[in-house]
Amino acid sequence: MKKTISVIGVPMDLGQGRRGVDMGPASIRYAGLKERVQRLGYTVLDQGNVHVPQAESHEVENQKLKYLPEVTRVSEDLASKVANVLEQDHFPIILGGDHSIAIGSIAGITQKYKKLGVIWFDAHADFNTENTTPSGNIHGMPLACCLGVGHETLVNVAGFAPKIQPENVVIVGARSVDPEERNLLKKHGIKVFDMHEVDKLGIHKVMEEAIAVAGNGTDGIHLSLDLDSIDPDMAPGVGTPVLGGITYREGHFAMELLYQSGKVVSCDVVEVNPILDEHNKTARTAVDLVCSLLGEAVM
Ligand code: EXY
Ligand code: MN
Ligand code: MN
Ligand code: MN
Repeated sequence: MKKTISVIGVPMDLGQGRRGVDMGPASIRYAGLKERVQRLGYTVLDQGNVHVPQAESHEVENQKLKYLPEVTRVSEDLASKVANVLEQDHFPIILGGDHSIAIGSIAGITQKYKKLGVIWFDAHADFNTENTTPSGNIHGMPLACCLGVGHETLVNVAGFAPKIQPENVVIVGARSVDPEERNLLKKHGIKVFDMHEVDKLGIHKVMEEAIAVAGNGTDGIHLSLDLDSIDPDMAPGVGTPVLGGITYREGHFAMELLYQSGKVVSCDVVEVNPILDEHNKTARTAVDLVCSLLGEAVM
């Protein structure tokens, strides 16, 4: 019997400055997520969306942590929803929304998987804090928060910290990291396979090592898939595109290797912004990648 999959949407746009990423869950659903995954033999339950307040109804109080109270509230709510579907032994797919939603998703997942490995697919490192951020946007901070680095309300979502350990975290696809963020990554000993490493070693070796790090002594791996990890040519609809990303085939091969590892327990699909997209191409790429993660292309 294949696992039941629970889809949870988080129309979050408060973690960054561009409008439209709150329509990410709708665009990914519209691209046929449920139907495609059902065709692979899974039962798919759509749990609907977590409520996200409207940006226009709230003031930014802290320029270094924009919409902190609102992002915190959504994170708490998402963490409980994710923990709840995991209690029923489902595989959660959490649809963003901007990447700040990973604070809540990982807070939920680590209530069941106490020793969780994380593979963070991203053009960025998302390892800023309120002291290093160039933008004040919380979507540049979630990975640090999960490691207990950053503002205490974000770090302590769901009432405990840290959620994950640096020795079980890997970033893949990075090519835009801020100088102070780089220092923080070094200080905390985070393994980063940037695009230079992907070019040099090839995606096969990178993923073997990534799975080894995230899988070493852990009871599952969470994939946090930021669509800006993929080259803008296949994923143009993102708020912070960066040239020179993971190609279509590299992305799929990586997902296939994750499927074959048998270790992935959950995933986030984030930063899809249909307003910036070309005919929903990025959402379609996202659905294709999720299907590969769930075994579509492996005989
Ligand atoms: N490092 C930049 C910042 O912190 O503002 C850009 C972050 C973009 C984060 C995107 C979602 O991965
Ligand atoms: Mn909104
Ligand atoms: Mn990100
Ligand atoms: Mn990114």
